[in-house]
Amino acid sequence: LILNFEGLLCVLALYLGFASPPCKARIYTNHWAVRIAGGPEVADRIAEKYGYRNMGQIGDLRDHYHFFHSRTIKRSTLSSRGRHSFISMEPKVEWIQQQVVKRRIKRDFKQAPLLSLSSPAHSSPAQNNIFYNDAKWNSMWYIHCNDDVHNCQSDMNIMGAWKRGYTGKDVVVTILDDGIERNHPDLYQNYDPQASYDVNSNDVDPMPRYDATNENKHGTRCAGEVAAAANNSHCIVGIAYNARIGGVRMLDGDVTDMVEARSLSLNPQHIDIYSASWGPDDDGKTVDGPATLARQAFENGIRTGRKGRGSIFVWASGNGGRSRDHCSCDGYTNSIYTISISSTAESGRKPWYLEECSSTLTTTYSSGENYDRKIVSTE
Ligand SMILES: *[C@@H]1O[C@H](CO)[C@@H](O)[C@H](O)[C@H]1NC(C)=O
Ligand SMILES: [Ca+2]
Ligand SMILES: [Ca+2]
Ligand SMILES: [Ca+2]
Repeated sequence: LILNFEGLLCVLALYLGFASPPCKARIYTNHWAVRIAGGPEVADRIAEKYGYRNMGQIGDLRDHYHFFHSRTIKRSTLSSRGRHSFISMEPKVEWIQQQVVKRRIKRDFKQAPLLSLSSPAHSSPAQNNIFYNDAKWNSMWYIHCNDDVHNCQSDMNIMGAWKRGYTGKDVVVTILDDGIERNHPDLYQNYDPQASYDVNSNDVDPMPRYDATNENKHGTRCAGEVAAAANNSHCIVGIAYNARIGGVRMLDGDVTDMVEARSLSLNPQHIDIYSASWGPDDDGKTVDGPATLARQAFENGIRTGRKGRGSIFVWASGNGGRSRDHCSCDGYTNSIYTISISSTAESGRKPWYLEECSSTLTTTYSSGENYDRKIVSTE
């Protein structure tokens, strides 16, 4: 029995009772990333020879393949050994890596910790000459801030941008998250199957998995903020309501370097913007970032994506303010290849969950204290 060192430490720490849960031992999956020169036929032949299934190229990364080994345990603290591991001695195999699980947390709406009773009065909006018939239009204070008398600071001149024709027309956005409800009444008109994929289940349909806790609403919520249809009487108006919107289901399962790379390099000649509101744990103790394949996906994207103009990667800066987390310790939001977005409360103040660091390029409204109004979306 070959126990890897971390696994051994973890078992020992658990036994002695001083491991801080979750134990930081590596979890190995039964998926491998392999770099093989010579084309897919060569990859197929090598896969077969060692008992793997070649699941195809990893996103847009040339010569990189996803190999699956069904006779290896799905999750193990031990790296896999056996006849199949001799694949690394094949001359055509330039690099191979058994994929490990990475802890990735959704940067979702967080309820403010303290309940404040001093709620400022919110008057109902005055009638603006421009109005949208969407059910939640009146709650979209961050678009028509000047309409009512309360404590919001600015509407970011979104309507001004719309008037000038910046509505997301001819722009394709995808949300990398827990899926997208593509048949949502406010999303289906702008839904783009070519900007969508289900990496968790390996199929083309990124519909979220429904469960009692409704944990997989995050992708749909983010998609609505971007591209919910305007003036269709339903729900809200997306900030880029004429954009085409897709979703990649990739957070509802084990996230690995390969899962991230496949998502970040999906259809880069079709998708303009990849939006991610997740990342390493915002617990104030984690320093983590993109590994080999995800880094390659970023570089590939900014070099060759969007027909050479470069893919645009948008990232949430982090929600770990309360744990005194620092967004510089997050290699995704801190990457030179991503545009890092922070948040502000309705009051214009820093929200309690905000993380400060120099990689932040811009800020937009989100939630704040309990008395602050929040943004509304499709969920
Ligand atoms: C939305 O639709 C209504 C008709 O239902 C129309 O009166 C209004 O002008 C439309 N708003 C915009 C901004 O196009
Ligand atoms: Ca699916
Ligand atoms: Ca709508
Ligand atoms: Ca963080």
